[in-house]
Amino acid sequence: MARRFPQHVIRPVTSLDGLWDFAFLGDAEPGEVDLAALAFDDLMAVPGCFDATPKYAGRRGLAAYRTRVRTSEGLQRLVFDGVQHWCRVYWNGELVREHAGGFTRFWAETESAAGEAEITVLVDNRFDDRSPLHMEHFDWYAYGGISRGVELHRLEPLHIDGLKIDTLSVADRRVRVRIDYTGAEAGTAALGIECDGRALVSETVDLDASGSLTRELEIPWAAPWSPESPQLSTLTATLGGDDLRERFGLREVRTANARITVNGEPVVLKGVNRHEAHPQFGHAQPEALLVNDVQQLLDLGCNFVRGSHYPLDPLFLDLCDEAGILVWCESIGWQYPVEHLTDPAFVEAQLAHIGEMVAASQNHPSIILWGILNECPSWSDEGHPVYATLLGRLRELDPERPVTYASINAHDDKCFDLVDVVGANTYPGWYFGDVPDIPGELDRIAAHVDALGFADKPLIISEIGAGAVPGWNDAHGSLWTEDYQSSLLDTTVGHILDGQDRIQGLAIWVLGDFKTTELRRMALTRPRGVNDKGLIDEYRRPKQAFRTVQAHFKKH
Ligand code: ADA
Repeated sequence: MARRFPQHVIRPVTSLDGLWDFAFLGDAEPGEVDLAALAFDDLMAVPGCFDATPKYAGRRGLAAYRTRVRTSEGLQRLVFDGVQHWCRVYWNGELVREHAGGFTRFWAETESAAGEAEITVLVDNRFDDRSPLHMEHFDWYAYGGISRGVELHRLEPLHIDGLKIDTLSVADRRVRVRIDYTGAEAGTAALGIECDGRALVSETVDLDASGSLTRELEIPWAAPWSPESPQLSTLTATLGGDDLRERFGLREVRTANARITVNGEPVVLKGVNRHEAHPQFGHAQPEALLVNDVQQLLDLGCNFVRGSHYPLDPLFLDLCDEAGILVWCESIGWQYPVEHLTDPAFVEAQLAHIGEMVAASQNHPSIILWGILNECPSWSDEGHPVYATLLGRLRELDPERPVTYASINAHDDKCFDLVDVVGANTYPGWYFGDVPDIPGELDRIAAHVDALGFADKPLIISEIGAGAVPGWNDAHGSLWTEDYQSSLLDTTVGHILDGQDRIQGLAIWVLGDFKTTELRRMALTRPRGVNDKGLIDEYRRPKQAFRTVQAHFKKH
């Protein structure tokens, strides 16, 4: 999968990206499929979304993908960076993994003889209880397919599964490195750690059958990572005959006195929300598109992006690390009903998804906030324990980053006690009130959060915006015109950056237009079936508001 650095130098890795055999099976149930009898009558790009192609546009159902690969004998790991949104993986006809949920990395393992192996993946994009995290009412179109890259790893019996690098002290240039491994019989192995080309550890270690090793290290040559100077280091761990490389930056994120600080410096977050969607590629994000999006974020004057509303492409995060763009990375969610949120199967699925999100993205210095459950029932008594469980899991997995969520209505929220940063979504001037009401409403939200006793917690407006049909204006400056959107955002950004001091950041809704669900009650409120609150359209052409926001962001 496309990253900005090789993750393995010793471990043999084969990319399986390219064109795979494909068959759309429609209403077939996965249990009924006879793999040997499948007629693969088509082909499909991996990564790619089959229902973003003209032939399968809008189709929901089961699809089969197949490819072949040469293997050497031993333990094999198929690594998927994201499959939308339920799948079964077969190795030479044997089921090796079932996985539910898109947007996160998972793997399937099997022992294999040397020779050629046939890999088949049944992918399903239907909405049902096999994938409780995905629901049709979400305000985005849920594309299906193998939407991110696939690799085959040839594993040693003793192999590294993860590498977590935490900054212990920027001033002292100290980091903690945790190496998670599997497969060792009790015994010893050679451990090596090298950072930026310098050998730091070379020793023989005692191993358990499954476990982790932790070392604290000094890297005095490394400069701190910050948005202004995004300095990165690369660290490689070798254990026995296996290796894993990760990139990181020395930086501390803290919250206190209503401020977010990076390396002790308060930051005001100037940013946008961003969906990973494109009319021609669906959720798959070609490299050229990611480069385009990062260029436009920088051109806009952003220092912040919220990954709405699911974990982001690993290459996008690499590019944010390099560009110094701060990221809010969140688990999947959009207005789940209370009874769905409180279902134990849903909570289990969210916990697994959060684990996969953190494992895949924990070393990106750009990620300064973990989030969960956009606009879900944080207003309900029943929601509180679920928020506590999921945010608790985030803190357990990564105590170094603040946690948050975007509240649908700050005025009746019941979970702000659980977060480090309060996130409020609000649409004054669009879903209620008029443009002149915006400053008052933002100030009321701030006063309410303070009155609840959370005046010390930083407050971010995690969504605010207005729809604009690309190219549309009229003499009235009505709703849906580019003029109206531009004037609403002029007032909004002006007030947040120049008119007050309590709100420490904003993520405008949204960077780019994107297709929404085809459910009528949503589609009828979205001209062209598109959520058009973008500063750019779905093909990335700037609207008038882009320049308006840019003028504010670049002034600060
Ligand atoms: C919500 C939601 C977004 C989007 C937005 C809108 O705040 O979080 O995903 O649906 O509203 O456009 O109405």
